[in-house]
Amino acid sequence: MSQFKFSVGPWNVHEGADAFGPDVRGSIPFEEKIKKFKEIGMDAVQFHDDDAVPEMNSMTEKQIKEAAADVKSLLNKYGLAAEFVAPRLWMDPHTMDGGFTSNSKEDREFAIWRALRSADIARQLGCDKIVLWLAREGTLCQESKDPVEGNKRLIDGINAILNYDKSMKVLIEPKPNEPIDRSFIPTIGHVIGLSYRTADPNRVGGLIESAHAILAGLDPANEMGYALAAGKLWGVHLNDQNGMKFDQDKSFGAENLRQAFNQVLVLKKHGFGNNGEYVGLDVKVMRTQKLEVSYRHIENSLSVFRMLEKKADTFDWAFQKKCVAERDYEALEHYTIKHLLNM
Ligand code: XUL
Ligand code: MN
Repeated sequence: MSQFKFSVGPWNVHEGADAFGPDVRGSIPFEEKIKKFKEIGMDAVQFHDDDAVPEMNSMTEKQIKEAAADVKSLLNKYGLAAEFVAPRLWMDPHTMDGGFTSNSKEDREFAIWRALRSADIARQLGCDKIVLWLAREGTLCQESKDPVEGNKRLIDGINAILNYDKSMKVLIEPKPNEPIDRSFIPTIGHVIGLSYRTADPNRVGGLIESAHAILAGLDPANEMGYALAAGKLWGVHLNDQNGMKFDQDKSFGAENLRQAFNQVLVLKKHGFGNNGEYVGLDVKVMRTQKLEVSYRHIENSLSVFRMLEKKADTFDWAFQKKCVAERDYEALEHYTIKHLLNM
């Protein structure tokens, strides 16, 4: 029996536009996605604030809460939980220059307003996690922002959430670049360091996305290990990535099966999920997929994860110990490859 529960976001099934071309598929209504997520085997849904409450900028705080309560009813109808709410602090004209670290005071205030509404929405959805993907919190032009001031402003933003709702945890999802050139918080190491400078470090942790770690030139399993050792791995976004280029969000294990195996191994071995954490799949539909098969990447990622779980269960730790004792890591490496290939 798997120790894991799984989650995905409505943005993971999309129309397929990229930076160089328009939509290639039709839209799928929100309720249909939710229904299908349950059928695929998901336990929870991840939300951006405006996935749950579209057009929220023009709504009152009361209206926002009411709209979120309707989404909660929809989740109940299909037996799904909500995992987190993430303020979308990168789409709005107000967040063009960043959210919490914008050079405009008015825009920083807007970012905090949106972040607090995420807490309101999360409460209505029955979850206690706010994810901050710090998309534009950094620089396009290095001389445009002072990095020390940037760090202070990030802490002010996080503290605003912590003080507003004492039941909320803040999970920072680091990414080294894209859409920004240089991020202020590029890795989980930065996240954990920053967490100790906030008003309540016990409520600030991290969410690691495989592709983001690879984009930073780092190994996702080791990044997860670092956060697990600190007791601060509260979410993951599993996917895959072919080297250091644009963020690809490929299906889990599609590029590097051994690297994927090692992520499953570390999560399994160290009890990820024991405190209710979900295995999130942040995967993108390939641009070339037809509408009828636009959930395939989620199904495949789940299937690969489950196969790798079996590989983790049947990994020969006695042989691993022997190889370690003899310091014969060539033998261990070859065993691991044969194990993954069923040979
Ligand atoms: C962006 C990314 C986002 C976050 C949620 O690269 O991964 O989808 O996971 O805001
Ligand atoms: Mn992600």
